[in-house]
Amino acid sequence: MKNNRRFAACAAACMAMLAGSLALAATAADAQTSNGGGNGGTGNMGGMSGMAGMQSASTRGSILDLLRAAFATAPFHSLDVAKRFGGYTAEVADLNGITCIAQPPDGAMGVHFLNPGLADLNDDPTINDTVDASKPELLVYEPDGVGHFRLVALEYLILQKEWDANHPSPPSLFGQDFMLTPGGNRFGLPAFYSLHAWIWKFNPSGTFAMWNPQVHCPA
Ligand SMILES: [Cu+2]
Repeated sequence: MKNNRRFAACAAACMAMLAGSLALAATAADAQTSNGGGNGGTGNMGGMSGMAGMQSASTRGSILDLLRAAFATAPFHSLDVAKRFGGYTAEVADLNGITCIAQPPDGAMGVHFLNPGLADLNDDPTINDTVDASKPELLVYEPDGVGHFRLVALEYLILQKEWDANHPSPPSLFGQDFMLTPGGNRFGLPAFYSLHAWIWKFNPSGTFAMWNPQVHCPA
């Protein structure tokens, strides 16, 4: 009975992920077609065959990112495992001490657990600041109000000054550019880039939207 339920949950998540991949593939292809396929690459990509090659490479990269993210975080459906073996030890609170992050009427994110070894928030020279689909800086869980947490999303985060010091354009994963949150935000962080990936719970606002209207924070 328990196993059946687990299997059903996994099957639902995998189907959602596959649907997300397909939607993403279509989006990536659309974007490439509409902007002429240009991210300012230096190679000679002229002609129809070059365009087709870029589209499939971009789409393949997005789906590979999704698969890597899903494989890496599947064990973390258990928050206990994520804390003890994944390093996601720091429960995030905003400046008002709120941990379940919501923004009505857009929706909510849920409760974030940060891996302090992946996110350099204090100019720590020992942390290699980068973005990697298989290493989200944060895991996002939806609380049910009676002590259970369900893994719903991954969040990738890097401070703007860290990223911009070495890169001419914003970070991207899954073929999606990160969003910029300016300083003076509710977390008291300097300006940061972030990207949410709702790979473990369907988000009607989009797989990479910041808020999910189907996630609720207990009152
Ligand atoms: Cu978040």
